Amino acid sequence: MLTRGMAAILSYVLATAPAGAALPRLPSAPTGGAAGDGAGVIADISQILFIGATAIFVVVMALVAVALFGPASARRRLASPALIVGAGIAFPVVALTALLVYVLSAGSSMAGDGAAPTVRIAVKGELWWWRVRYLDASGAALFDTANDIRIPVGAWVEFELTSDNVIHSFWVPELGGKLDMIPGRVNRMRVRAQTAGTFTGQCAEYCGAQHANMKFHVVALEPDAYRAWQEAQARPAEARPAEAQPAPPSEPTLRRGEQVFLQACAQCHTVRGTDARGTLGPDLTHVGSRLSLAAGVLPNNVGALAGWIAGSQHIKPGNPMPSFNQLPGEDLRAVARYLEGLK
Ligand code: HEC
Ligand SMILES: [Cu+2]
Repeated sequence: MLTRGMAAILSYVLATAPAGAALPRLPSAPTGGAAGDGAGVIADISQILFIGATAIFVVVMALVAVALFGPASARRRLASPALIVGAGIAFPVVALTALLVYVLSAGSSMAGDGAAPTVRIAVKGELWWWRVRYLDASGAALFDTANDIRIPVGAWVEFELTSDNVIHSFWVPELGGKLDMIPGRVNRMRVRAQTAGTFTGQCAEYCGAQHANMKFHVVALEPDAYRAWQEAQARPAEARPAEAQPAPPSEPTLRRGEQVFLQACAQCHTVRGTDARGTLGPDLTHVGSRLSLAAGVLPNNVGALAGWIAGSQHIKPGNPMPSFNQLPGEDLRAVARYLEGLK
């Protein structure tokens, strides 16, 4: 009765658990979305804890049922000191010690068992976006980008996580665990993607008004595609007419866009290869190549660019970028076209 009810609930829970993967925005590793070593380990640990805890719960409920409703002889046996010592002390000590050993060893395999990372990426939590800096083997900066991280499939990647403001938390559920970004500390997380794909990340520690709008992407690429991307990102900007446009923007439009950008935006944004060297906001050298804008809030296209520039305070109220709603329409279009062309 009681146990049969539990079994029915358990089978229901197990049957519906994989459906969690249907949450489109942020799939979670324990429900079947693991694409990285760390996420796989977390999924295994979750499963063992879940199944073990359920089994223990079922047994305890069965014993409670016997104690309440069972025949007198069975109830007397439940009161024996051997059962109390065995099930009440010895079993928890053995079970918890075994779990501790298992979780500690799983944790060290999540960190790549000490192998040297192939790619090093420093990520800084900003209000409310992600400053991303690729590093070479000696720790020197290769290039900066924002909210859009690309990694090679099958290689260990080390993230150096920091913050200069409040505590953020770096989390890509399909790839690995969750790690806080704490002012004054460098926390390191290792990740290895097993399959190519695009994985969504999210700040997982409340950090202020736009915390929920602090997302990012991690794209795992085949090694050749990764190398090509890395080389393109390291190059300075080269404004090009965007392809596949019904009417590609003319050269004068792009030049006008660059002028507006240097006047109105350069104090906060860098475009490598121009005089724009501001560092308060994201590096925009290759902003046209990103998957989204403003930390996962907008799609990346010319309309969204113009919308963000004119209405950034409407889209992410309280963020440090003012709305440029007084820009003449022509300048707004020109600067949006210019940024779109920065592939
Ligand atoms: C006072 C500093 C400041 C100025 C001036 C400024 N920005 Fe920004 N900008 C920011 C900050 C900070 C962000 C990040 C906002 C966020 O995502 O929360 C940002 C984000 C952006 C983004 C999105 C980048 C990405 O990686 O998603 C674009 C595009 C952009 N700004 C364009 C411009 C343009 C064009 C101008 C000039 C018309 C401009 N900005 C002026 C601070 C500034
Ligand atoms: Cu945050």
